[in-house]
Amino acid sequence: MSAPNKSYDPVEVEALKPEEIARMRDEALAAIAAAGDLEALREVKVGHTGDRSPLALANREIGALPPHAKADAGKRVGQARGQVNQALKARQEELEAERDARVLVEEAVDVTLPYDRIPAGARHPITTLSERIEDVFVAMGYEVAEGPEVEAEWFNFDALNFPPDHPAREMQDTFFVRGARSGEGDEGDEGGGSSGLVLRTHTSPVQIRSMIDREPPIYVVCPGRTFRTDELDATHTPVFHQVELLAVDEGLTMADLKGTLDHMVRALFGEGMSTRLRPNFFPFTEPSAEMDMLCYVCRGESVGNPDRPCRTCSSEGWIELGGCGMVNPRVLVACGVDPEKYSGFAFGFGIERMLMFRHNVEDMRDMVEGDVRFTRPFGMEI
Ligand code: FA5
Repeated sequence: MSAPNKSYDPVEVEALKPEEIARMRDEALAAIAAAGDLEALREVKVGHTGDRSPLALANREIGALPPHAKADAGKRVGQARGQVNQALKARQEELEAERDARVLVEEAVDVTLPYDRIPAGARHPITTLSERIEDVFVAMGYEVAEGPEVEAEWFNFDALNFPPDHPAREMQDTFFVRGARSGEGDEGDEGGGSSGLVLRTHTSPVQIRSMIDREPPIYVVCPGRTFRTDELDATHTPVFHQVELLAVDEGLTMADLKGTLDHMVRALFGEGMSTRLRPNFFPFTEPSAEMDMLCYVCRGESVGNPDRPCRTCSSEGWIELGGCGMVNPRVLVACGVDPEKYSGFAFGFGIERMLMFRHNVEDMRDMVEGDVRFTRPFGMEI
């Protein structure tokens, strides 16, 4: 910095000459205009307005001027610095706006684009579980048999030894198919013409078709869709699935049925599983039983053990699975099978119900509503 000098003329001080100040200012303004981005502008700012910038150094020279020259030189330098600061501010705003516009374009996300053009699918767990059950029996030599969903009443009821007045035939359980009578409109006709057809209420008619179509020995597993006039709620659906099992051979007993059921629950739920039979009634089996399987979660250990409650079996130790029994000889006769020579066992259960306790599904409605968020976690298991 120069020392005070009483006879000092500001125009004689090199750094404070008007043209010198104008040059410094113009240089700064050109550098500011040339700064292509905010980083470059930051460097220009340091170089042209920082402590060591030409204008800051010139400003320091003012203090050395005589009082009468200070105002003039101060005004000149002050104006130049003001112009430079203003230009800096304007360029800063310009560059920030450019950056924001660029970021908006570069980082834009098109939310309407499909996130995955080929999303992985999932099979419905009812299908998967049904196939798993079939596999267990196919491995034992059983054959998969199917029947129609619109079934003759005779197959669905009569041949299965349902008496004509059995409550299951009533409208509250069965979807009857109204018949079209020639020459008469069905419209509004509550009675309708009886077509002799129903939507099958269970898979047991496939037993009848299998016995009529085949000669013993017969070993069939029959999966399929069934229909009842039940309201859709957490534990019922009007359209559900059953798996039926039928064996007809010489010398079959309840022991064979029990051994087959035990094998099935071990194959599906793991070693150590077992079943128990409780007396029940079905017109087409005699004797008949309700079949329970050991709770596969607590294995019966929750019974009488409040420290270890089990949600799956409500601490009962057993889970009800379905109905079974020895094929009623009257059914064998209806199908042309000699009951003196052959005996048979049958078993049937609901797949939705098994899926509920096997996979902790709390509401059966989730299985029928077709929401992929339900099926996706089950994946593609085949
Ligand atoms: C029968 O349907 C017999 N045919 C089973 C059978 C076969 C017995 C062979 C003996 C020999 P049941 O009406 O109990 O039985 O139904 C069997 C299973 O179907 C029930 O345990 C239940 O799991 C399932 N089920 C019945 N109604 C519904 C429904 N509305 N929604 C979902 N599952 C149902």
